[in-house]
Amino acid sequence: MEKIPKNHPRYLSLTTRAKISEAMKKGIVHETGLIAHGRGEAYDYLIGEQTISPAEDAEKVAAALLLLAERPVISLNGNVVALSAKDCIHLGESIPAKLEVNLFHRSENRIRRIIEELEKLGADNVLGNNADEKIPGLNHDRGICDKDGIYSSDVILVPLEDGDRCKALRKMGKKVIVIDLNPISRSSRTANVTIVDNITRAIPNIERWARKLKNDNISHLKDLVSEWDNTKMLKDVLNLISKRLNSLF
Ligand code: PTJ
Repeated sequence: MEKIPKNHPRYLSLTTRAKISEAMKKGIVHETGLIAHGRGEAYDYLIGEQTISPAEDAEKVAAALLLLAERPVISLNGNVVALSAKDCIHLGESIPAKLEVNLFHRSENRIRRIIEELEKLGADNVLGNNADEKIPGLNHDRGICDKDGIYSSDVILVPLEDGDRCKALRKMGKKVIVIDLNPISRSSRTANVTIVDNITRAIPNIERWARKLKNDNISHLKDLVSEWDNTKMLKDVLNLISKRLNSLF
């Protein structure tokens, strides 16, 4: 990886870019993943590259929803694995939730490379290779999924998702948690719980909440979920961004 001086003011951003770029060279990230990353960076700027309070609240509710689930699944794509593979493995272990590789730009080669990468980092039983079902209403490869994973899940965490799949998953009756720095994307507006935060901060935050909530009684977790108003939270995010921008000059 190219050497970035530690005292560079944009060190974190530059090293993250380098990770995405390296993962593209390894065939993990699709070339358009670089564009998606750039869009994410722009929105991260708007929220000050930090976890804002509506995101922290969403991370708590996401943890509660995952803990309440009977068949929780974490869906992984190229960008997610490039940036947060270890964090997703740890989250999967602590819920516990299955991991499934589900790609927008699907190719057997990428699926294999991504699963190999996850296994190298300690994951086992990663689904996605022998996908034998289809998400109804998605007549594209991104609908291909595993019968024992995404297809039969009741709660699914889909970071950096596309709007159509999110909508189709909701149509199947699943509770969908999205991580997306863009608060006005279709996925953000379609999900049950939207986390407007960088995946690199969001996954460890969900895990921290999961550890805190794990021994709480079920009725408390159910209250957290039933009281959640996703539309209000998205409006709060937009207000926060606009206040923040107005206060800059
Ligand atoms: O690996 P594949 O083939 O499944 O493809 C993955 C990408 C991400 C290329 C594909 O799903 C795609 O094109 O996604 P979109 O439609 O560009 O949506 C990605 C969303 O994630 C955008 O709204 C970005 O703002 C957001 N995003 C990008 N980077 C991050 C992010 N959100 C949170 N954390 C990030 N680091």
